[in-house]
Amino acid sequence: MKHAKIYRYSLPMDSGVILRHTRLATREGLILELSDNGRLGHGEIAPLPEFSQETVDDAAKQIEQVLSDWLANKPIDWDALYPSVAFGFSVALAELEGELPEQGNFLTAPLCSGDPDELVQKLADMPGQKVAKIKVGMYEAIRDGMVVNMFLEAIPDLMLRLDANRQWTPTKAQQFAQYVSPVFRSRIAFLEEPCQTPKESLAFAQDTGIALAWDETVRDDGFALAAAEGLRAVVIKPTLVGSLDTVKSLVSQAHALGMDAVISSSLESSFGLNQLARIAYWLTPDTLPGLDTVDLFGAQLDTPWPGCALPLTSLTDCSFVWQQTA
Ligand code: OSB
Ligand code: MG
Repeated sequence: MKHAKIYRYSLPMDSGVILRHTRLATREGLILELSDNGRLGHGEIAPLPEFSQETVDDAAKQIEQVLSDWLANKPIDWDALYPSVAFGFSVALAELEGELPEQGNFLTAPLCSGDPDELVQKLADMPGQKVAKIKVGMYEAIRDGMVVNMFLEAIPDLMLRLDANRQWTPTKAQQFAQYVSPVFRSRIAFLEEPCQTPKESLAFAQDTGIALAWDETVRDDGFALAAAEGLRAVVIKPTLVGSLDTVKSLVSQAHALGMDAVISSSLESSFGLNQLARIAYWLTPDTLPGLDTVDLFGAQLDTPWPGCALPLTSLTDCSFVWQQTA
């Protein structure tokens, strides 16, 4: 016997969370529950406003149809699915089939988007190689350069990941680089998307010796991963990219080209983050994932994130949207 259920959640966010242009007051998404002969699988579908093309309502409508087809043993046209739907559904199936390992990699690169003192504390608690991620490109490029230089000088065993979200013109990117001492540049594990175009970003990496990573570029129309001088890593946000097969294929392409693949959050709930940590353990065991986003929430969902003290909302507190048995 097969059974499928969809829950819809709405979780409060911390008051200061700004996506590209607007404040995100609540995070909405869907949790799928599939069962087949006593085996159980879950997945989260959470399109991210301003990043995903689809809304939660679009995703809900699509997944109801997909689940009806799954219950009726009809084939699924994966290419027709929204990325968030393909991802959540494929994770639920992988869990159901026992393919997704239980163990997760919960050691993620702590994220600093404001207060440097907070980052210093998080780093003091971090075992092994210290790796942190700093958002740049929001204030003056020169200030960003000085902050990065200061961290690298103050903490000699620190590696940094930086993310500029395509905020810099080539001139601003150069201003940033000017303030980062050349001897420290090799301790920038990578800088995501410094400039407005991939071409400008590559030129910047080659000029400065600062390693580059793609994030937004992975979602550009017609993107195909190719090696380039200075390109070190590819950031993969599964909710924005698609099915587990698509994610696996990107990870193996990156590894075949000698690049790192970094499984990263699209602000999924603690439930989805736990599954992403398991996917990271499974597909990218040697790389710290970019999953330090639970603190942007005001509450967790069902499965707590290790060490997070935020209150838990249970699945049974969520509105219950749809279910069907076959
Ligand atoms: O800018 O990479 C981003 C999360 C949601 C939307 C956009 C971004 C992010 C993150 C996630 O930065 C954390 C990470 O990648 O380490
Ligand atoms: Mg990024």
